[in-house]
Amino acid sequence: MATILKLFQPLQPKQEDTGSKITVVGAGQVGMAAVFSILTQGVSNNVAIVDVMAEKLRGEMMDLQHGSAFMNNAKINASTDYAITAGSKICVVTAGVRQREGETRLDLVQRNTDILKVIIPKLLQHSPDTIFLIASNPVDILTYVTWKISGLPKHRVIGSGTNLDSARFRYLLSERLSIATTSCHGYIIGEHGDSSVPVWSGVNIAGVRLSDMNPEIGTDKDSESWKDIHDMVVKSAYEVIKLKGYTSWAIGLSISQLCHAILTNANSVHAVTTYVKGEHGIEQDVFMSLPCVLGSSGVSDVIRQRLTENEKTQFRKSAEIMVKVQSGIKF
Ligand code: 6V0
Repeated sequence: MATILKLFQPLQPKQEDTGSKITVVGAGQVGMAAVFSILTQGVSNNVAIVDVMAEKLRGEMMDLQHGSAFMNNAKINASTDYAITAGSKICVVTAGVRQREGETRLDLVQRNTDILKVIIPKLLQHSPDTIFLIASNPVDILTYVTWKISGLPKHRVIGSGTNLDSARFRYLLSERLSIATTSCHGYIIGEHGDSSVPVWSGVNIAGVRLSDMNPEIGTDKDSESWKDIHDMVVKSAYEVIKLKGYTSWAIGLSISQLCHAILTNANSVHAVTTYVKGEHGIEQDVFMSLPCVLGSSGVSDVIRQRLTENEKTQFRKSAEIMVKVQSGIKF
């Protein structure tokens, strides 16, 4: 104590809040990959992690804290107590049970809804102005569930949605074209996963649309079988789960990118789960992915893509699946 008194001449109490605090609920594979990306990419240096497994949580926290010298003034807190989440600008939810081999995302719905019923009110209590970013599966349904439970305006409840599917799509396009992933432009919309819709009509390199050169692109009639790329996107999560037991790095990076867009008020466009009633003929309260403008208030705008009739039909089919699952949820 004496040393500290001799070392410092206090002028002003230290500030706790950096204004960019992110809470991540769920210290599993997805949650920790997200935290690691957020901290190492400099998206936020103030992260709170919550889980129900106290020892695992403490282990993860200590392991990350020991990396502090390699990060940018990281403040890492972890606890089973939601008090540590107070004042979070974004609350990322990755808690829940994950898909087992062969299990669909939609099978998980009630189990993860029950978990959200506990988590969401506690997060809101400590961070009433927060933006929710849901990653737990089935992500579109659970984003709807979060909207219902929280009572928040729709722009503040976002799901990670097809940001990951779109990234996988762009990666596979890049492999086929030998062009950098960042130069391959295209979106996957609709449900994250099985009924997702590739917007082939908009896929382009430097503004040159592949559909202008190959009008059959993405269809069964296409002799070049570009459709295989979307099939691979749909299968890729199952394949990674089969090979390593879970998926983590790509979804962690996706979450980190979305947090960056919000914290920097970027107005950048990402395919995320949002409220889609009124878009492309959807008439129900459904959350699915469309390209959205993300900034400090969450989703400020939904981009109205010029979809083909076939793409619209597929999007509406995706919505029908959502509505069916939603009707079975017990709140
Ligand atoms: P995991 O490694 O089992 O981690 C889940 C964590 O949640 C565990 O540490 C649990 O202790 C914790 N948890 C469970 N219940 C609660 C609770 N009530 N409160 C706090 N924490 C709790 O799973 P993993 O991290 O692999 O996956 C998490 C979720 O993300 C699953 O629903 C996955 O299906 C989903 N994914 C979503 C993706 C997307 O693109 N949106 C991608 C991959 C996985």
